[in-house]
Amino acid sequence: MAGTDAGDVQADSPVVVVANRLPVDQVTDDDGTTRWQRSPGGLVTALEPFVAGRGGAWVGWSGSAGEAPEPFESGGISLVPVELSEEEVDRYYEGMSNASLWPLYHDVVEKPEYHRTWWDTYVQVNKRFADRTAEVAAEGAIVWVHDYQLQLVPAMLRQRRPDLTIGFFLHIPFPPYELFTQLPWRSAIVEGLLGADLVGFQLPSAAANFVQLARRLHELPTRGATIEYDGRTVTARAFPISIDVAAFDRLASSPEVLARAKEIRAELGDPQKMILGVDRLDYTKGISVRLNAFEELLEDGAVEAPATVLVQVATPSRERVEHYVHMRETIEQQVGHINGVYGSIGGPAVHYFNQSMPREELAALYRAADVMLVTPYRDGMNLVAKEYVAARGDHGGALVLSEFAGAASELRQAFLVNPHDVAGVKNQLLRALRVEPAEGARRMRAMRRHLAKHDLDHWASSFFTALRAQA
Ligand code: GDG
Repeated sequence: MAGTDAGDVQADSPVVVVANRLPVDQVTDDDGTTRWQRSPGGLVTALEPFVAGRGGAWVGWSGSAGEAPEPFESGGISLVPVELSEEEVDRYYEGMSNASLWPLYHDVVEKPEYHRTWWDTYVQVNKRFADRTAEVAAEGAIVWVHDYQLQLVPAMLRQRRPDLTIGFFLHIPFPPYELFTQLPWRSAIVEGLLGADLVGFQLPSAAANFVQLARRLHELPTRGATIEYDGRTVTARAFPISIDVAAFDRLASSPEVLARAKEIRAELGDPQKMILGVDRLDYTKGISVRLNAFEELLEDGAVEAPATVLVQVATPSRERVEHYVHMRETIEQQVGHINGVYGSIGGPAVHYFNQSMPREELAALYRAADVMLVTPYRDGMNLVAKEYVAARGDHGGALVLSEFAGAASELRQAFLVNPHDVAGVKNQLLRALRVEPAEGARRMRAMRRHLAKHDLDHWASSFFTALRAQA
C-alpha cells in the first residue's frame, strides 16, 4: 500500500473486499513480540486470486477493540483496518449483529433483541466501513461487501462513490417477508442492500425473499431476479458457497491424516461405529437435537455404548453473548447426563470437546467417522457437510444432513432430516449407521461428483463474473 498513514491511504485499489474481519489474526510469539498471521478461513483463499497482487485491498476489523493498526500488506493484499471501540464491539458486533440479526435471519430460533442504541452504533460502524472503502477504491473499482454485519455499506458507498460497481454477498439465510418485517429498521436494511448492483445469497429462495420484500415493502418494480431502484437495475441471485474441494481431499488422504484417523479410532477404544459432529458452538447448529436422538437410541437399546460413540467438537464462539452462555451450559449438562447413565470407566458414550482443533485433526476425524451428523435448525450453507464429503475419497462414511442447511439443496444423496423431528433424526441416524457399503459408496460418489464441479473457486469466479457484467 502506498500510504502508511491511515489518513493518507491512496485511492488506487481496483478490487476491494469489505468484510467484518480482516483475513489476519494478531499472534504473540514466545519472546512477546506480536505479528499478523493469515487466518485459516476459506474466504481469503477463495478471494486471494482476485484480490492479491493487483493492488487489491481488504477493508475490515482487526478483531480487537481500540486503536486500529496502520494499513499494511499481507500476501499481496493491502489490509485496511477499521477501528472499533469496546462500546462499538458490544453494540454493533455482539448486539445488533449477533443478538438481533443473527437470530432473526435464522428463523428466530432464539428470540432476537432489538435495541435502538445497538442500531445507532450499527449505522455508525457501517458508515466507517463505507468511508474507509471510499478512500481506497480506485475510480471505477469493483467492491465486494460481505455479510450481515455490513448490510448498510452498499448504499452508503454508492452515495459516496457512484462510479463503483458494488456487490454484496450474504453468508447466512435471508428470512421470508413475515419474519424480516419484525425488524424495526427493516426499510433501512433493504435500502442499504439495494445500494449494490448484485446481491448474492446462498439459495434461490433467499434471493426470492429479498425480491419479494423490495416489491411488497418498497413497492418497487421487480422482474424475475431483478429490481428497478433509483434508475438502476439491482440483481438478486443465488451463489452457493463451497470449499477448496481438491485441497481438502488431498489433506484428508495424506499419509499423516490417514494414520491419525486410525489412531483416533484406537484412542476411542476401537468402537464399531463412530458418529461425529463438528460445529461452532451455536444454537442454530442443533447440537442438542443430535444429543437427544443419540440418547434415545441408547435408551431404546438400538445402539450401545461404547460400541457406538458420538464425538462432538463444539468450537468456542461468541462467548460474551448471553444466548451462547446459556446454550453451552445446556449442552454440557446433556453430555454429562448421557455419560452418567450410559458411560463406563474409560468408555464414555459422548466425547465432547469445547476446543478449536487444527485443520489436520478435523480432517482425520472426518476420515475416521462412520456417520457425520449435521443437524442445524437453519444454516446458510454449512461447510462442515461439504468438508466431510470432500474428505471421503475412500467413498466411506455416511452424511446425515438437515433439510434446513443450504447444503441440503446440493447434497441430495445425504440422509436428509428435519431437525425438529427427533423420531425422524433417530430413524435416519440408524439408517446411516446400518447402510450397506455399496449403497453408502454410491451416495458418497454422487455427492463428490457434484462438489468437484462446485468448489470455492467456482463460487468466487461466478460472483465476480456476474458482478463485472453489471459494470
Ligand atoms: C457461516 C454460515 C456458511 C469449525 N470448528 C473448527 C473449524 N471449523 C470450521 C469448519 C468450517 C467452518 O469452521 C464452519 O463453517 P460453517 O459453514 O459450518 O458455519 P459458520 O461458521 O456458521 O459460517 C454458514 C458459512 O458462513 C460460509 O458462507 O456456510 O451457513 O453460518 O470450515 O471446518 N476449523 C478448525 N478447527 C475447529 O475446531 N480448524
